Amino acid sequence: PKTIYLADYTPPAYWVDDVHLTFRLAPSSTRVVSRILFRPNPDAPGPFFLHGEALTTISVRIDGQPVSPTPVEGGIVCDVPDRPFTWEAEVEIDPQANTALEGLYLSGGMYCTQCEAEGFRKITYYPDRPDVMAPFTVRIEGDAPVLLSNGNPSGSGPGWSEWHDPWPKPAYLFALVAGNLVAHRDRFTTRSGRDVELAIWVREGDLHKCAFGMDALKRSMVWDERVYGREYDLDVFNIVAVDDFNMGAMENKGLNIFNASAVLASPDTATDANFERIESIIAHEYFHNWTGNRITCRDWFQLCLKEGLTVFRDQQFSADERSAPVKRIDDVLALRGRQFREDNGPLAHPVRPESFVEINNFYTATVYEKGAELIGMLRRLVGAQAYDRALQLYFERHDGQACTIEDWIAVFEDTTGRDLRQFKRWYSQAGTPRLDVTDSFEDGRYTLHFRQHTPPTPGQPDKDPLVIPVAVGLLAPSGEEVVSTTLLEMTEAEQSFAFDGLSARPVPSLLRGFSAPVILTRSADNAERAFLLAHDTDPFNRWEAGRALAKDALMRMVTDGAAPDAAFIEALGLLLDDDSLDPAFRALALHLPGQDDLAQSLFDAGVTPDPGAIHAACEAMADAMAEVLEQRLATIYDAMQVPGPYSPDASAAGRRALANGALSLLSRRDGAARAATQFAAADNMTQQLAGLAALVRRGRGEDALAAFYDQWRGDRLVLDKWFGLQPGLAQPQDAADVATRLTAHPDFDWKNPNRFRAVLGALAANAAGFHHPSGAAYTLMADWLIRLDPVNPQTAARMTTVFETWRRYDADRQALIADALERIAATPGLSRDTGEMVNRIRG
Ligand code: B3K
Ligand code: ZN
Repeated sequence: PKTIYLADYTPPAYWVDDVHLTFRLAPSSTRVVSRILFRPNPDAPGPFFLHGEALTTISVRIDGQPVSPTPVEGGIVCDVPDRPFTWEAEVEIDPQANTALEGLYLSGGMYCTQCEAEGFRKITYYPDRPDVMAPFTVRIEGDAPVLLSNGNPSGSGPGWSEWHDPWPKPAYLFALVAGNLVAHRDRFTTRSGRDVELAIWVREGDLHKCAFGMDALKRSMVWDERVYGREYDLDVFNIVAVDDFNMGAMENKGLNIFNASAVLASPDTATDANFERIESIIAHEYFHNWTGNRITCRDWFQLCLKEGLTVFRDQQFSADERSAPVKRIDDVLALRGRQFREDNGPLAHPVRPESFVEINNFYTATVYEKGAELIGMLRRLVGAQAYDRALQLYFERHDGQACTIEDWIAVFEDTTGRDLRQFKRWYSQAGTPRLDVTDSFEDGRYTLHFRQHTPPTPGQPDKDPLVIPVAVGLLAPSGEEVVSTTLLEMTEAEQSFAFDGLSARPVPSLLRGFSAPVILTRSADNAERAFLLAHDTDPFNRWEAGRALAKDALMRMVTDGAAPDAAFIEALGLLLDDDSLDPAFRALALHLPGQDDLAQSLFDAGVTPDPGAIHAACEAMADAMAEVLEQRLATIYDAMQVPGPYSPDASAAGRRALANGALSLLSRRDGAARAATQFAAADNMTQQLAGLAALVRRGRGEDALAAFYDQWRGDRLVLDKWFGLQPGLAQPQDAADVATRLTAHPDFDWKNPNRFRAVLGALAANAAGFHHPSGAAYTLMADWLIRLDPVNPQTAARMTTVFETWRRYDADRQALIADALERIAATPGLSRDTGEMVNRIRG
């Protein structure tokens, strides 16, 4: 397989001025007729090459004359005139046979498309690269009642419809949907008076699950006008829910296509977490209309240009709509859980990668979540107002263009006059920087000494110093803040910062708000952490202090056989009782660090992690917490019940999160009696699922699982929860068996990515179960990846990341995982997607 390099970029040899497509839909023999106006690019003369994959050519004409293009690797070449010309091609494709869910495919009888990154070439011959932008007109002929494409509707009749999208776009934003759908409709008037018809298209039975998504869409539209000055630019905005989808959703111009799980929600079928995720994905895809669609990427190496920025924007939106501190903690948890894990293993790559084999393998936590952190750092460094001015310049200067990270950095340099060359290293240097801190105090002067270093990553043995914005506050021994949040800009490998005029040695609150995506190492004692947990004015660092205490206590339990730390549990108790604190915040404090996170921290500390021992320590800690805090937890559980009809708002959700955190611990004391009552009485999915989870955790879930299945067997999205909960919560020695049993269940539709991920993804997320010394889970995982790969390479390739941490573990586990990886690698006909991933993981 060929490796593609950023350094090899060349502009297209031909531009496209206009695209006209006609689709004659038929399940296994859809005809696609294209009429495309090409124009030679005088700046980059070259052969005329069009991408094309799995297309049956019926006819090709240039300016009306039949021609015979020559098939080459990945497409065709053809002799063409040295002037603008019209290309007309008719091809046949087979949506029914398309199980990879890329290009045009069928999901539950409905036609739909997924073209990003390189799926359009499976629809017709085209320069399938993001720097070729053109207006599209699309005619769809078919017997489905609803026929949708991008842009505005421009005509329709029985069996056909026509769409025109005036905004030039790359082919990856093309979309088509045809099926028996109904719409949840609404309208929106933009700030400058454009009336927009909004619709969420679903199967009839899902119509009652659209209201929340629609509300989130309208709030996103208002927010983008108010905060970024961005208005919507078409007369219609359509969203379609699809059951079979490889990822969350896709921002196709004017026609967003969503995994049903990322848009459909009703109180009885969706949890608070589902509602929150839907809100952020709706916002994310909508925000792409400007950051991604109006301004797109020159090539796929620049993916973070649209993804990092759009994630940053959706995070800002959720922070504004909900609780900003809680949102920040959630985002950092996700960053550490997925991106740090990636950055510290064999799959580490820069936010802007320099090479790839299969671009779909680079829609990663590094490109998305670390990419968003880079935007946050830029904003911190230049200030909020300069950030706003830079963004306005970006929109003015680059509207309608396909851009690079250099263009992005330039708007900040031009706005602020600042030289950002060193900052740009964040885009090219992989790995999570370590920031070591020591301090000293003398004659009223307090000095912080920082040392930064980034460990080697694949292909990058040596690293240069980065610009690290470190937000710092100082607290007096009384708990009073003596220096409010100050931004230190670290640029050297080692650097000191001094604060004068202090009457006593202060306690530092470092990296407030998680001001940079680094691992801070400071040999703080637990007294200092408890002090910050009690007094810090920065909510993120307050939580972080509690987290550090918990981690330290758990690590000592694993390495020294220590007992659960009474001081930690006492500090947690005080926090739980503090009614001035947001319940959602307290709920986060109650959650112990994840077992994968603990494994990485042990590994970093030079200890080979034993997932079974980590699991046992977490269990012992939870037992101790439940015992010591039983009374307080019982009081909280009662006090946090939310009366009245269910509402997914942040405040009600926060109360439920705290109550259910308490429930989980209390179940260790009350024989899961409260959980059983809650499960039976629940009138919403959040409460029902929390009750079920607590019962299953305590080994008392059998009847409840059966009842849940009977109640929800007709609802695919709820059934995914049933499938996921069991391997996710199984005891370490049972997890592989539970998953094996579920994969034999008649409802285990493994070609559906949501269902596949529900079982296999949950198994991998159960760290002690997945890494059980028997190796049974590794074998099961490899078997299913080998089975899925020929059917759906994208989803199979993504799931291989369950093995990315293998080098942390002992020789026996490494040998078992090496066998599993070897077996996958040796599979005849393995896809380019999975092949690349497995090779990188094996290193
Ligand atoms: N841009 C899409 C992701 C496409 C993934 C292609 N394998 C969704 C998003 O980031 O909004
Ligand atoms: Zn995106």
